[in-house]
Amino acid sequence: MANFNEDVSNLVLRLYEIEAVKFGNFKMKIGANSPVYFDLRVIVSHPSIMKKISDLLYDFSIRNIKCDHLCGVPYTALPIASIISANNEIPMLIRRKETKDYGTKKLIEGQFKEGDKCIIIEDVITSGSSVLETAKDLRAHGLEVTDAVVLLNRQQGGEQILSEGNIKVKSLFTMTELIRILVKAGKIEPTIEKMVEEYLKSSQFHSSGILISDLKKPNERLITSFESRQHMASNPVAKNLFKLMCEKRTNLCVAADLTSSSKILDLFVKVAPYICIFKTHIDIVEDYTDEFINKLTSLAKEQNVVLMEDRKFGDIGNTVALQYTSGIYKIANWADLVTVHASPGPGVIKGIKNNMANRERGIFLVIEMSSEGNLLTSQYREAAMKMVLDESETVAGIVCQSRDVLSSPGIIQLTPGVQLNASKDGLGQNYNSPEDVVIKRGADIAVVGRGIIVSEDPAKEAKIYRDKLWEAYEKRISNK
Ligand code: 5BU
Repeated sequence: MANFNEDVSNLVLRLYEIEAVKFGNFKMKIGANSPVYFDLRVIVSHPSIMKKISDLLYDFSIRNIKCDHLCGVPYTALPIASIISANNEIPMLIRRKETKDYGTKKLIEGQFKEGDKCIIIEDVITSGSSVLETAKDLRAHGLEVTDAVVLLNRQQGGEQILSEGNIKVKSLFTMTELIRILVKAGKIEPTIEKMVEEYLKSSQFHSSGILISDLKKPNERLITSFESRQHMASNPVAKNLFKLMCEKRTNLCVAADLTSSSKILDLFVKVAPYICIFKTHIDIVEDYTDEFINKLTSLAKEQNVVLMEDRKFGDIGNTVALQYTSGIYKIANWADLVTVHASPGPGVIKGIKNNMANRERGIFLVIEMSSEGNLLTSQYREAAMKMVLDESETVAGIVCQSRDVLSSPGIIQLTPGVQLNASKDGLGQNYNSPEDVVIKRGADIAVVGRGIIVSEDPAKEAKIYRDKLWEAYEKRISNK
């Protein structure tokens, strides 16, 4: 043990020497500025340190865990896992990070069979999210994952989050231990110990991957009332929506996924008093006529309901312009709002915008989807959000699943995947409760389809959802 402690201390001092750990006032991607910064990628330039880390990780932990494979999280832990693998003859697996860009390539490289046990190796754990994602993919391929061995535990909640995901973490040293070693060796001032302690207190992660301090401090959109937000919206439909939501005290959108026009009209009449948006998929209607759509638009006007056609336009601007204005449905003539995918780039918005023809119209851009395994990554989300902010007069809102993507109070977040009595639908749809979508996921308006439309009494059900959603919204803005 004495030797082990000495080895760890020497390693920490070496890491300090090669500037893999630095002290100062570092701006972090999220959360408070950090007094300490790690860049363990530099260890690849120091083979003796790589070797030491690999030996220590093996001796202190891996040798005592029964396992068939090792899997290092790219990039820093990948060479470490390779050295441990070669030195101790434990086969390795590699999980690709970028499969979504590669399409057909395998997600897990290496040979294994179902039920094999795999240890994950990582350099640093903060929130534990990269270990969790790795474990999720390994488990999805039939591997058993129960242990992660890491060099440094930053003590920001990762260990607890991973234990909730049934992964035990063993770390060579924690942030506190590292600081103590450096203070003891006279490398840093003892005051840094206090600063790091304060920093750790304010930078703990919640299992959702959000900093707990951020969860307590909602963004401006989430605590501003719809009444105030109507004055902040640039898009006319968004402005009107905020107003009618306050008047009718509802943030419920019903998804009218029915195939007959009479059933749609019948549903409309039943739910109209409780909803702000009536959402259609017009191309599933088997007996579409102009008369039907005229009837629906006049009812919508009477009942103060906004019509949204969930067309999810996703082509080049020119094609989308034709799809929006022409064909059987002539969507531009009647839909106040349409949904649009961001994947084609800004031209898709321009194609619609140029054909709004002075009518009050708006777009909801799809930023995230509710379906299992969808390919909308965080990078996609960020680029799509830029399109929203560049076109805030045309874009009334976003379709999104998480609370902190949107902070502009003038733009609306619509969230589908809501049901009281189910969590999935068997075809990849994921459901959350009304309270969760509004509070945890930041929905301004929640979309409910089958939760209402297949019930025996849609009016009664719509009222139940309306009440629950509105109550959650009031709770959210009062910030309790
Ligand atoms: P449901 O019956 O409540 O599952 O219906 C959900 C509706 O929302 C349905 O019309 C979908 O087309 C729509 N939807 C969704 O479920 N998930 C998404 O990410 C998007 C739209 Br975008």
